[in-house]
Amino acid sequence: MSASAPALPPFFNPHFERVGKALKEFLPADSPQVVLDAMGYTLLAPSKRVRGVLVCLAADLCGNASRALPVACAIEAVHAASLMLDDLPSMDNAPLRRGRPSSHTTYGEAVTILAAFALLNQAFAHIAKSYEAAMAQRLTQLLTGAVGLDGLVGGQAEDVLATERALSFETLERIHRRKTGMLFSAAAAAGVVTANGSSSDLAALTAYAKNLGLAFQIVDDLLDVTGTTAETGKAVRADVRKTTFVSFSGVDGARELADELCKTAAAALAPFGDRANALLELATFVAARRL
Ligand code: GRG
Repeated sequence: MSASAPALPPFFNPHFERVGKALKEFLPADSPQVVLDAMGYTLLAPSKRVRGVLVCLAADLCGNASRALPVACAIEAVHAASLMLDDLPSMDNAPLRRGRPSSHTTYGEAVTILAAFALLNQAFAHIAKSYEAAMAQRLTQLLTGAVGLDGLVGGQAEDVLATERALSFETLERIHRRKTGMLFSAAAAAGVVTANGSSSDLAALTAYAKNLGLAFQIVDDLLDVTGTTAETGKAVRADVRKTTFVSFSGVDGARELADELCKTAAAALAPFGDRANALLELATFVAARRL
């Protein structure tokens, strides 16, 4: 992905634009300026905003996307924080992100770590101030579940500890269900919650997002091998020291697995019929994405 807006299919809009606009208002007006700058540098860089869009599409499907934006921004902020931490020299040591030098390359490690924590903090502050107590509590539970030991932090820890070690398929899947999948599930569930969707809506959309999230990660592994920096906005062939879905199953096997997961995701939306068309298109996009 170049450092300009990515070319996304039409179903991303209008939510892509709405989330982008809301993100511009998301950062606090505070100091020190350099930390704020680093927060905005990654948060507002050109990206797909797929998790934020997923919040809105899930809310739309449940009949009301009008309250989805604050938590969509919070989830995009958690995601941006995770990218900044993931790119650090002590983690993936990635030089590029979203078509630009990664945060620590531009701002140094100390400011990057502080800015990532500030984004995480702002995510929860934004939820607390944007929703009434009961809804804020449900959204906070969803998001802390996605970030914690059973989510991004736990998945990342297992991933970092496993570098250069052989993994079973079961372990590989568990790592990525946590590291990538949980934020997708939280995004879909958050959309349902803000729209006051039913428990069956919640179950169907969580099943959809769980499968979509794992497929998204498998395609990420595929793009590391088959993609280009111009398309993805990050360094490619960077996973050589890691067990990935591609090193485990080969390019064709990983592609089949991603396709299968996207079909399973789509099947979970059967109760909604045609009303789920945008989310069905999202599953098709994820399976075939090059960015
Ligand atoms: C405390 C928030 C926090 C995290 C600590 C560092 C860490 C634990 C987790 C890393 C999680 C991570 C970066 C997973 C990779 C997920 C992934 C496939 C990212 C790429 O997402 P895209 O393609 O990127 O949606 P854009 O740039 O379009 O948003």
